[in-house]
Amino acid sequence: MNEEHLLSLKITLLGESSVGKTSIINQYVNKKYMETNLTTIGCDKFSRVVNIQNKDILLNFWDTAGQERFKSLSPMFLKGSNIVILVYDITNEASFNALENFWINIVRDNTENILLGIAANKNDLYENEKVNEEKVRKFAERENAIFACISAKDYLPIEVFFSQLTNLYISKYGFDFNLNEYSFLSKDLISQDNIPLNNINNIINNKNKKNCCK
Ligand SMILES: Nc1nc2c(ncn2[C@@H]2O[C@H](COP(=O)(O)OP(=O)(O)O)[C@@H](O)[C@H]2O)c(=O)[nH]1
Ligand SMILES: [Mg+2]
Repeated sequence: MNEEHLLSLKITLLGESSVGKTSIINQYVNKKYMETNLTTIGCDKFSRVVNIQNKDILLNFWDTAGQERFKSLSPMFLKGSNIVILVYDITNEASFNALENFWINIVRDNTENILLGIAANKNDLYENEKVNEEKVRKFAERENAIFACISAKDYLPIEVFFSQLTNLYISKYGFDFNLNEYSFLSKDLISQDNIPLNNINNIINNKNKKNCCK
């Protein structure tokens, strides 16, 4: 039996409703994309294991359960985040304005020592782009954030984006980040070739039901 425990990172996605947060996670973790998503119900949490510099790291994704509509996330939701990704839809200018005027403040007020990402989603619809990219780049620079144009429809840009973020996080903070509540997960629950995500998610979800999405 392998007693070694997994390091884990909490990755939280924020932004206006319908910008594609759930789709991005679904593509990255489950390699699935759906044209019409049912509005997220309940507290979704998905996980994937990646190997960085020969260490297995469990990535735990936190997705809003529709509370973003009411701008009423509890600080609990962001607490302990290692990486926060602000998402907007390139065809919807208001979805970017909300990042600058609202979501960035929520992040700054409730997190510390994070790596911040800004994702311009729905890049497959670039012909309908309504947001000035230069403006976004300036915002990203000011906030010391990693900016990327992605599309939840395509696996590759999503894979590259998360790989960049996780690797940068490790370069910045090393492997010395606090073990969070998931570090109890033993490595032998996870086979590298065929990760039993459902097992992991069941354990995590049962353990955290009480804490989730108040
Ligand atoms: N064309 C396109 N549509 C997307 C993309 N990402 C998400 N969508 C669609 O946008 C809608 C809202 O996505 P969803 O993931 O539920 O957004 P959320 O509310 O931020 O979680 C759904 O109909 C998705 O299929 C994308 O990259 N390109
Ligand atoms: Mg959603």
